[in-house]
Amino acid sequence: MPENPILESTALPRPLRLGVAGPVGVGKSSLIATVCRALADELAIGVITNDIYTDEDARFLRSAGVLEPDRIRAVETGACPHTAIRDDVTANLLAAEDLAADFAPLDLVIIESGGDNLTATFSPALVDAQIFVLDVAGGGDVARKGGPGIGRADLLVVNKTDLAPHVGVDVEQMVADAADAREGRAVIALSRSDETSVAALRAWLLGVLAAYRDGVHVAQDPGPMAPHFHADDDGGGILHSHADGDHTHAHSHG
Ligand SMILES: Nc1nc2c(ncn2[C@@H]2O[C@H](COP(=O)(O)OP(=O)(O)OP(=O)(O)O)[C@@H](O)[C@H]2O)c(=O)[nH]1
Ligand SMILES: [Mg+2]
Repeated sequence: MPENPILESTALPRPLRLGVAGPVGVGKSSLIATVCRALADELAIGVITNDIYTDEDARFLRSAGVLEPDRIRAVETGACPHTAIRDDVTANLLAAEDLAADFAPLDLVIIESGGDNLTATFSPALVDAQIFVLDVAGGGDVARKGGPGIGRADLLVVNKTDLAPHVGVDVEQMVADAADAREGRAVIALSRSDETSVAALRAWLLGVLAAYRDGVHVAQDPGPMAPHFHADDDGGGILHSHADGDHTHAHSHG
């Protein structure tokens, strides 16, 4: 009898695709490095990063030495990073399929969104499950502000809890606020230096993977992001909406 019959199943068409989203600098790349370290011995993992203009995140992850460098691929999204994970996911889907083919059999492909505003979410056409990341340094009240990622991602991570005493944030309160906003969906308070919290993240991910392999995991759609404004260099900008089926741009110049 294999130690873990679910994880040893080979009948699946493709690896689980896991999205990691959240505002700039909350620790998405570091969380992915932590997951790779925690699971490197038992899962075959590939990573796709989305950066606006660079491949900085891919280079960071390669230099962290947590995966073979070729298993980390970068997608450059241009100025509107949420489009590549929500409205036109082609570049990311191709990258995920290439990785899965090049390193078959992979168990898991993790996709990092470009750092974006509070409301960017992945399309369920791209990922099977998604994590939304906040950090305590962004303020204890952020979890109360809601939005599709905070409210309905499969997992909300309140990250960098080791910094909480330095920024005057009550982690328990922040997690309680998040739990209220999420109607019982999972919340993990994480610090890469707190082994217990890393173990909780690892257990959550193995649980999702087991459900996926059992055919009982259902990809959730947290919903589209709210209309928002992108400034451009000449003082104007674009009002931009992502209502489902509606990807309109209204230009304004000021
Ligand atoms: N204290 C502390 N710092 C952390 C932790 N995780 C990440 N950081 C730091 O937070 C900063 C941002 O981390 P990244 O992982 O690059 O964040 P990111 O969300 O991927 O950033 P973008 O991709 O630019 O949006 C870095 O200086 C990390 O070292 C943590 O658990 N504790
Ligand atoms: Mg990053």
